[in-house]
Amino acid sequence: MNNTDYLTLIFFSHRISEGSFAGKTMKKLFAVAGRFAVQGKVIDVREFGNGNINNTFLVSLDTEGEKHFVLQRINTQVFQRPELVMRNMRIATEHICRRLEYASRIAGRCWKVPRVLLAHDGRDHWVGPDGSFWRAISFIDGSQTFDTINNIDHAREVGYALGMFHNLLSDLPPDRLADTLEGFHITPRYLRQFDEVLAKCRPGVSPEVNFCLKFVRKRSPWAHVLEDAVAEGRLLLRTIHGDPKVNNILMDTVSGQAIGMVDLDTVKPGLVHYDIGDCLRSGCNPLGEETEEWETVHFETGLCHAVLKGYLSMAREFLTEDDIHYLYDSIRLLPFELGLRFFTDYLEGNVYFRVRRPEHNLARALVQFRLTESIESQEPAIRSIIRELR
Ligand code: GN1
Ligand code: MG
Repeated sequence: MNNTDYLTLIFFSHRISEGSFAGKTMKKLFAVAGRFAVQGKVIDVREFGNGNINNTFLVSLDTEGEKHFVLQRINTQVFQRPELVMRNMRIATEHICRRLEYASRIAGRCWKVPRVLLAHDGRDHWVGPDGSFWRAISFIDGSQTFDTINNIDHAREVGYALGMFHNLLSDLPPDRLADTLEGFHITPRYLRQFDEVLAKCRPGVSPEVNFCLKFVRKRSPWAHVLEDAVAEGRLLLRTIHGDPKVNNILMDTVSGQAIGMVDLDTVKPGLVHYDIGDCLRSGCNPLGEETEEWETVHFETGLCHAVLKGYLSMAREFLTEDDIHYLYDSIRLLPFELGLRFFTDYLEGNVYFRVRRPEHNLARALVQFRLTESIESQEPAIRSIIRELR
């Protein structure tokens, strides 16, 4: 089985004949789903979410109990030690569950943690004959996710969720976790990779490519800011989520409150600043990261205020003065970094992020760079939000 098989699936309806290509792929997916020890019979498997790295499916079961679970094929080109990803996930979720038993701060609210479901052989994953790495995670019923923030209340809940997540993990020493993705969110390393790729390729000359090249050059001296602060001992590594996009935050379908965070593949040692910057670049861009209208992308400071307010209500107690000092830089850095990652991948021929067309990563880079510019042009307003809420 390869990636293309699964990507092809997206374009097929669920009424497919057994003998067709999609039918065979579907049959294989049913077989993989059957490797996990869950109650009931698998009655449906369908593509789920829109991750850029792993392949994700929602499996439906014919049972009185839990009717769905999430099946994922881990991209082992990216996560080269997937068993360590599973180990980190287990350590972090067990820690969170222990903390929740004693938590007083969440009185009146609920927080749910996805469970890893075991395969029939008792392991937390199943490896196919072709080496593909699969895992199953419980589906949290009564929850939904959104790609963009809907309103100010949603924004506050998104911030609350990240603050809650950091709070619950604030006493888990990060050195208990493996570094499963070396260099992840270390901007100077992405700059080095960019230089290497650029030295090897001949980018086509278009106004968009020129814009991106200049954009990166102009900001590369500043882009070391967080790593310099680490080297100076001003910022400390903690346990982070690594990918706190808006669509990784579960919202209760009835109350509209945030009730959990999913996609725990990148839970590992890092700076909370990576998470804060990433959450804000995802949450405060109302057009979303996949928009075609990159020229009108902007950073919405009203949403930024609400996300930070929700975040700090749970995180203020463990943040230091230095942490607060670097908040603005993290808000500016993470969209720059993601734009740089997309642009580098475009130049390299789309080897990392899944794309639907050859120019997809270039379009994504333009969105993030435009967002960075919007943040830069509103620096005084963003700094004043931070001062007000700290
Ligand atoms: C990737 O696959 P997904 O959508 O969960 C990426 C994140 C990016 C994100 C941008 C391991 O996450 O860092 O912010 O795309 N994950 C990895 O949408 O590189
Ligand atoms: Mg992810």
